[in-house]
Amino acid sequence: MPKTSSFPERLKGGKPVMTAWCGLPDPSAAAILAREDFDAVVLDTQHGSIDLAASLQAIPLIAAAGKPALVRVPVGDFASASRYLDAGASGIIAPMINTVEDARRLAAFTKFPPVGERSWGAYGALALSGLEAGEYLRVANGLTVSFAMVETREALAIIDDILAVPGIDGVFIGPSDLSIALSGGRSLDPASAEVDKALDHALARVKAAGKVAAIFAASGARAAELAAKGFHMVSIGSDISMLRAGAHAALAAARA
Ligand code: 3PY
Ligand code: MG
Repeated sequence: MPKTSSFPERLKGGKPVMTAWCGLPDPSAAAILAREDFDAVVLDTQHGSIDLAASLQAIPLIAAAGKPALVRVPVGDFASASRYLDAGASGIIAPMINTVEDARRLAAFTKFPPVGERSWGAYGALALSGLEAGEYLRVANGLTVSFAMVETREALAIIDDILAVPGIDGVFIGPSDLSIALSGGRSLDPASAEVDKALDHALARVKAAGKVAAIFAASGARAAELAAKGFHMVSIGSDISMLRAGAHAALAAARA
């Protein structure tokens, strides 16, 4: 959590934010990727094997590289979302937000009153931000982002209602689950024409609401396409895929 600049403001600053996407269990993997030229680092505790304790350790390591940390929580795990914010995470990505009630619960656990019901205990965030407790309480809701993941037909159908929930700062599209949902379970194709059409619609609705649009990209090339479409934040995944790509390239060169 950088001391002076607000991550939400930076997201709307015009230049797409490119994040790393980390699921490896040791916090040093995220700390090392934070030293690369990413703008921020996402810890994926939904599908990654990084757990709560390792993520709580990774947050100050990422901050030490001057980068904001975001955490994707497991489905419905809003209590952990509060803990990651307490530790100094700059944002929460909550998967499978399919109802307005899901979105309200996410906001309740991630925003202080009067917007939500976040409970006090932001000890790591105080240390990382350098803010005094009362000042942190005053500005915290605007210092962190709460992303509702839209990755089902149900969520797409009510995207305006999700965006209208106070405390929801933006939408994070999960194109893989969306492709499974749109194809009725027949295919996994996060860059299909059907998904692209849904992305254009979602992006237009997020922009109309004046909120933040974020998305996952499986490769750097896809991240460039999505940034060109107008997404404010694109997560390039993942640490494992980058490790494997590096291994493939090295072995191919060695055996050429
Ligand atoms: C999806 O594409 O479904 C995601 O959740 C991003 O990894
Ligand atoms: Mg998903």
